[in-house]
Amino acid sequence: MAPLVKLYGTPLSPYFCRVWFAALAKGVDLDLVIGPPDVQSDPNRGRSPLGKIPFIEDGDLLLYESEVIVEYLEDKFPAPSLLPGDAAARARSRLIARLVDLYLLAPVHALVPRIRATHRDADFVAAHVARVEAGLRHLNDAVAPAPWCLGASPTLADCALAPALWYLPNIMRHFSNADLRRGYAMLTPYWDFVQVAPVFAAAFAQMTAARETFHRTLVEKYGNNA
Ligand SMILES: N[C@@H](CCC(=O)N[C@@H](CS)C(=O)NCC(=O)O)C(=O)O
Repeated sequence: MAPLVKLYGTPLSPYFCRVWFAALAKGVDLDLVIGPPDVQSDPNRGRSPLGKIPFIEDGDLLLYESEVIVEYLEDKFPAPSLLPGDAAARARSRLIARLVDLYLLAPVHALVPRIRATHRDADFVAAHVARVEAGLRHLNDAVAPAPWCLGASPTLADCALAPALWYLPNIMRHFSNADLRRGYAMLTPYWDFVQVAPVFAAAFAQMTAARETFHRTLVEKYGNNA
């Protein structure tokens, strides 16, 4: 039997989870090489040209950038397809993944350095919280849950969107008391569906356990400011 594709990273990363979810949706076993929750101290990440996780190793191939990795898995393991349908349907799936990256996760990650900044710059924070909310509105307009975000079966759009929605409060809880996933006509019922979807349930449980473990280390370090 061919060796499994190795996936490096942490289940606290929405990009790592995108690749993991694609493998789960395809029924492909991966060898998960889970590093520390603090990506900076992951001894493996220096092997990736950008110094980031996730990356995969498949024989001689080392591949990074989650979107490219999931397209590789799609080519390598074509059935079941996570880009089903005609050209328009495939484009819609890719569009949602792109919206997640550029208009949801980008403003979320711009806020990370502000979490424990001594001077928080209220205008910057307000502008980026507004950008996150705008990203959620765009996604709400783009999805058509039935019950997966674009139809009856999961696509690469679900693999990007579901982990990103799970991840949102990990960062946004520092900037907003609200659960930003609530209140959308399409996105909220989708989140309620996907967070208990059997195919991803064990992964979500592992992600949440990792979040709780990491949070305990933050409480030890920062107390009430965790
Ligand atoms: N565009 C990349 C983003 C990957 C990324 O930003 N990963 C973060 C962890 S969530 C990372 O490795 N950060 C470490 C760093 O930037 O130094 C992808 O889709 O794979």
